[in-house]
Amino acid sequence: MPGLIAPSDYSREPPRHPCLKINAKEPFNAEPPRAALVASYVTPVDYFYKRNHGPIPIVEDIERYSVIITGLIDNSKDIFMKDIWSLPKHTVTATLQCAGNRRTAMSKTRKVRGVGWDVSALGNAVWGGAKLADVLELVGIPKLTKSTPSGGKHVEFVSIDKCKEENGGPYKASIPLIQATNPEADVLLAYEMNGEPLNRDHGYPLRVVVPGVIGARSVKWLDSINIIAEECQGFFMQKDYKMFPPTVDWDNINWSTRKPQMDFPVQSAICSLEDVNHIKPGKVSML
Ligand SMILES: Nc1nc2c(c(=O)[nH]1)N[C@H]1C(S)=C(S)[C@@H](COP(=O)(O)O)O[C@H]1N2
Ligand SMILES: [Mo]
Repeated sequence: MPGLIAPSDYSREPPRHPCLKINAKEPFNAEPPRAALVASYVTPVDYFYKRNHGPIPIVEDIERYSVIITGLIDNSKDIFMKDIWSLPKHTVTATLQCAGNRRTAMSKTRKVRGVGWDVSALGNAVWGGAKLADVLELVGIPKLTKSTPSGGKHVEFVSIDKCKEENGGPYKASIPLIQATNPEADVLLAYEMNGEPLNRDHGYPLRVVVPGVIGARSVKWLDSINIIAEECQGFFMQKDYKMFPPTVDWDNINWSTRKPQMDFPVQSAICSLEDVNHIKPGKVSML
């Protein structure tokens, strides 16, 4: 990809705030102390959880950086940052949460797979960018489209990071075309987070933000958008982020029996105390 490169090792990672609790170093996965979630409604970028599957990509030349929109459409098109900037800018306050959030607590009851997270693999941010529905109009896909004339029904977002789960290939995910082309769904191609340009950890120069859907579908460091007939066949859509009952036999799993997880239930956690805080038996008064 012109303008954007994906390192194959971890020697060029960005600086990170020392308060973050690191759950995995390479790739970098970290969450803030839970008090950071209640200190302010909008989570500061430094404290926002970081969930990666490979080394962080690097922009070498922002003017040459482009996203190709291709697949089941009449004409493929390269979209540059100047094209994105010239579309109306929308700001959307949305919560991003990793589907693996609270896995550490779950694994105390039953064995679960994946990186351990406490309760803070989530945050609120004010995302700024172009609506995906407006961007797709640039390639001739009208608002509220269920299917393109050539049979496209899903929109696949592909990054450039090198993920071991994809055998060194990039991270990818998809959402239905009807959601992508619905302006009210507020799906963004975001270039700002909390009023600042995205930083490298969060997807600089451009990422997807799908409000109300597990973080895994909000692809960072966007490289291409493919209009496809079936949902994305990548690892993270088909062999991860799916829910199985506790009786599942992990060694003989039939992944196709479950749909990829998209939206998630409302939940709550106490954040004014850390798990390590103890209260003495007796009367408790809250300030
Ligand atoms: N390119 C790319 N996009 C990605 C990921 C990734 O590893 N690579 N991780 C996904 C997952 S699982 C989550 S939960 C969110 C995390 O976004 P954040 O690091 O900005 O908090 O990004 C998603 N987008
Ligand atoms: Mo995630």
